[in-house]
Amino acid sequence: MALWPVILIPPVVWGIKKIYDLLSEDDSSPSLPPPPSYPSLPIRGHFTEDCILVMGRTGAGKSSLINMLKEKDVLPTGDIGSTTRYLEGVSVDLGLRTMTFVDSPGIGEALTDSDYCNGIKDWFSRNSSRVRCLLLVLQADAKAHADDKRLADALQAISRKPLIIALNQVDKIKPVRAEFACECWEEEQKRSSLKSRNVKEKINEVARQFALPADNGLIAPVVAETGFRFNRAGLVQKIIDESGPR
Ligand SMILES: Nc1nc2c(ncn2[C@@H]2O[C@H](COP(=O)(O)OP(=O)(O)OP(=O)(O)O)[C@@H](O)[C@H]2O)c(=O)[nH]1
Ligand SMILES: [Mg+2]
Repeated sequence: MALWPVILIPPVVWGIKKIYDLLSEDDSSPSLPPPPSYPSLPIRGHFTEDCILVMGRTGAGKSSLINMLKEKDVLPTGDIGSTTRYLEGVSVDLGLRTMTFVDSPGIGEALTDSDYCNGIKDWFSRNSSRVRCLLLVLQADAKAHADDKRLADALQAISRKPLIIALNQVDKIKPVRAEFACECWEEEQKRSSLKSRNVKEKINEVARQFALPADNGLIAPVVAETGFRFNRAGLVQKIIDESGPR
């Protein structure tokens, strides 16, 4: 007869305690936003105290350009999708000097763009003392360079370095089927062909977009495509000139 309170009391007490725990848990840990993340990019390869940070939009030809400078295809390149996923240091013998070119993932890919940009900024802010200059690779037949300028400005705000622009893929500038007769830009522009005049106009247009003075000497037209390479020597000279003493 007197057994029912004995049976009922334990589950009632347990229930009350559970409700109390839940309420006090809510009070003690209000849902705060997670701290902002600043992801690091995976890093591989070889780094020295003489680095050139190579950056630019996906598909501009950053990895191809490093292959051209090294005169050997050491980095993978991609005909279709975004390719590079690392910050990768590649040692390149430039004749007078051996430097580390740091390949980076391309900006502009929809799903990972902000991670890439933050990852490059993160690496640069920790390694700026070893970076001699920034090498921005632009695709010559693209017209919008605002993303590139934003990234270059953001890096310059972290630590001011000489900025060299490699205007890559100038073979795609019209007339597309016209070939360069010389191997270097200095000679080619003397020919004053329609192609070389258009390349010159594009160089001036890029200077305007980057607020650089005309004839700044910091923009080198190149072709980095394997088998069709153009103006390696001109770009190497600019890199050496801008990198300062060893
Ligand atoms: N026509 C032409 N194609 C080029 C030139 N340079 C590179 N390419 C091609 O452009 C494509 C992209 O080259 P990548 O070197 O992979 O470009 P990337 O900037 O490293 O790209 P991500 O790694 O995705 O950032 C490849 O198909 C290259 O063969 C060039 O000067 N002319
Ligand atoms: Mg690449």
